Amino acid sequence: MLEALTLVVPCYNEAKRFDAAKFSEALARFPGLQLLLVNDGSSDATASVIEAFASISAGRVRTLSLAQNRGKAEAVRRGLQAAMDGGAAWVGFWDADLATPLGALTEFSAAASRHDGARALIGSRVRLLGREIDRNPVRHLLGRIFATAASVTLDLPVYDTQCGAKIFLADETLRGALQEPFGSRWIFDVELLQRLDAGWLRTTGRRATAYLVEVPLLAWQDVKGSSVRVGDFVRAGAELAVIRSRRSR
Ligand SMILES: Nc1nc2c(ncn2[C@@H]2O[C@H](COP(=O)(O)OP(=O)(O)O)[C@@H](O)[C@H]2O)c(=O)[nH]1
Ligand SMILES: [Mg+2]
Repeated sequence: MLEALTLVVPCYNEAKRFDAAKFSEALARFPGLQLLLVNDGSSDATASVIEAFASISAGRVRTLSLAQNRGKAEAVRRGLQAAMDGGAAWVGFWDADLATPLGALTEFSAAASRHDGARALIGSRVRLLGREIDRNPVRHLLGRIFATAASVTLDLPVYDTQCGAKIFLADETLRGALQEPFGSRWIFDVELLQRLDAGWLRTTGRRATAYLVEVPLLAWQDVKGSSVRVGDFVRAGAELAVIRSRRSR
């Protein structure tokens, strides 16, 4: 998986948080890794920060710029499409704040080798002793409530739909799942999993349980500067209800 992977990094006003050294370190450590940094209509210096980084990356870092702020869902969708057009065998997305450290790619890759038929690998923030899952208690609790509701909505025993680190096999099912813009701004992850589940069922007769692998992270941290608020939890619940109604139709 790591031999031909392009990670899309959605960047909205990330000029201050963008840690070029950590991305460089990962590029050195994983020779098959490429990055596609998507500037989501930022109003700060994100565009020049990521372009400067791309210009010293020997072609392994590209940028894509959306003229207006469209939200993470659209930034990721456009990025994944561009990454597939670029010919990557695997594509994924990864939050710019590196809440999931890029070192976790080692675990993703190990999980892909263990599960021969894996077509999607998603990070899972399971808080266990001996791991460093450092999440603020309120967000942890709201997150667990949301995750349970998302699992019921999808009718899949998935533990964590919302981790900002996910990798997919770049195939026609993924392309189909990315064709239409997402309806939700914050929980597009749930929509994407629903679309893939439906796509796999249609083309292979098997549901996501056959293809989706959750990768329990060794480390994850809430990075300061997030713009997600408690009100978004309520909005996310409403968006989930819409996704659910679509499934029962
Ligand atoms: N907040 C926000 N993030 C965006 C947007 N577009 C892309 N992103 C990116 O989405 C990722 C997650 O954002 P963050 O604020 O850390 O959210 P959180 O960690 O889920 O609370 C980051 O890589 C952002 O740069 C947007 O319109 N708003
Ligand atoms: Mg974050």
